[in-house]
Amino acid sequence: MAQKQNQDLERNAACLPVATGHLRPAMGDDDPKGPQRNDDEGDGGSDGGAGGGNATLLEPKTRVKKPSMYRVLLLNDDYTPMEFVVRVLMSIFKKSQAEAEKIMLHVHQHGAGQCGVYTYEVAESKVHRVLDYARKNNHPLQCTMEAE
Ligand code: TYC
Repeated sequence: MAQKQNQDLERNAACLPVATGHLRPAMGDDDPKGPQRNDDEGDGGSDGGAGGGNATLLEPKTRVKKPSMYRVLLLNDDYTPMEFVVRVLMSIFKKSQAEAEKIMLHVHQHGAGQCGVYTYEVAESKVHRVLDYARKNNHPLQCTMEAE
């Protein structure tokens, strides 16, 4: 009998809106735009009064953050053939022939130019592919990335 009561208590407790590892009370202290407390006392006082309604809102603890973005840059040199740079821009950065020629000429005239903007892992992978491809073809083409 006592065991039956315990089971009932546990089942009921599971329905209460308690904060769990994934939820926390929204106190409005770290996000002014976040959910507001639902009492109209305006005193910052207790939420725990009897019959006070559901004054404590729960919100997810984990916020989704926008990923940091990185520019991938090609650098000019005096030896890498223009056609090779255009091929790199078309195959690794998915540029059209016209876009690739424009970027290549910009790099040739200004010393450096942007090939694209990507998340960290994608940018890093593109830089490695450019450097590998250039090295395999004995060209000194350099490529780098920087935070946007
Ligand atoms: N300056 C090179 C030449 O005259 C062409 C070139 C363009 C090289 C862009 C690298 O990232 C580069 N052959």
